[in-house]
Amino acid sequence: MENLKIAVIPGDGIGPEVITEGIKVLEKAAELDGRIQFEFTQFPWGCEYYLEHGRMMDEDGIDRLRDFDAIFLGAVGYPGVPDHISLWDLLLRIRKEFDQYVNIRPIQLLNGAPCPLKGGNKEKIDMLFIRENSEGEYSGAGDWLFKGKPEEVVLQTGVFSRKGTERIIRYAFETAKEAGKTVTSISKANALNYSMVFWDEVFEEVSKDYPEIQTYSYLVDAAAMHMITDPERFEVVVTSNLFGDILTDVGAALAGGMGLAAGANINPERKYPSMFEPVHGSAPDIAGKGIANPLATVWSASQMFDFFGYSDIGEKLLQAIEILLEEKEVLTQDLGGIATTSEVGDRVAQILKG
Ligand code: GGG
Repeated sequence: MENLKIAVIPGDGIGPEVITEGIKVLEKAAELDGRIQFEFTQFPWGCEYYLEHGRMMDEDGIDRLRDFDAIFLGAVGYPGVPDHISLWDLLLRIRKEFDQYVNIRPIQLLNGAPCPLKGGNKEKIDMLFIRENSEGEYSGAGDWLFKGKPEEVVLQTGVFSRKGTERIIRYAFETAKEAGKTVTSISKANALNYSMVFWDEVFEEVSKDYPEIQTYSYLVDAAAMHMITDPERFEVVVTSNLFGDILTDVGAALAGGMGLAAGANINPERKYPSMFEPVHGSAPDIAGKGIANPLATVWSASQMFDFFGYSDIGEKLLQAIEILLEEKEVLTQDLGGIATTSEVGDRVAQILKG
């Protein structure tokens, strides 16, 4: 039996509520399968920790996470702590320190999930966003000059290295090759005349190594429109850190809402632990009420199984979500139901049991 050590960071707001259900489902799926045993270690990091200690995680937090097989994270951010601090001192720090340079976000309309689009153009919403996750617009480089003075200037620098750009584009091509899919690159070279011209050039270069794969290239504004009017044209999509963050929220709206948006932050070389987290934030407005939708976290758990090489279990989890959505009996409010967070987790576990 394989023993997998998982660091759990429930975080803020609805984070602890959805992560509890994620663990419930991971444990049930592993128990039923019999090949894996999880060992969970909880870390109480987040905004409450910040208010007490002046930092989002222990000083040696990164070192303490290093030896885990994976990290399972709920959500970060809460009123009282500036969002850029909560994000940079925990979530973005972990992604960068562990070189989790691939952010995989499936935009897939599962059977039974609601979609705001009318008619045939929702027949195939099945995109796989591969978002650059280590640099770009989220490099953290910049400056704030003459603060509070009339000549105040703020600089936020996008950093696109050859290594960083090439490896994410190559990852997208490798993914598409395995799945027999097309690759779409999303950039903005007409306006961002250094970074995105470079991005497009690297995309062009890497694509030459995959002559069998059909490619497309869109400006980000046009891509946002096409995602709504003609989502079927997108399969594997590769884009920069900021564009990927924004467009995957557009995608979430198409595929059942933020309650169904899953994400995995991957270090493909497995030199460091990868991190699995729902795309949504801490949702302070509904925190503590037991009504948050845990399905995005459950889907992220499914991605964790895929990552560890148990894609058959990951697939079973996804099917269980689909069955639950089609039954329409145990759904949280965002999906039109009245069920609690834990009732949804219980129902997923029950469906897994068969
Ligand atoms: N579930 C993690 C979380 O709280 N995400 C909130 C967020 O703003 N994420 C930004 C990002 O993914 O870059």
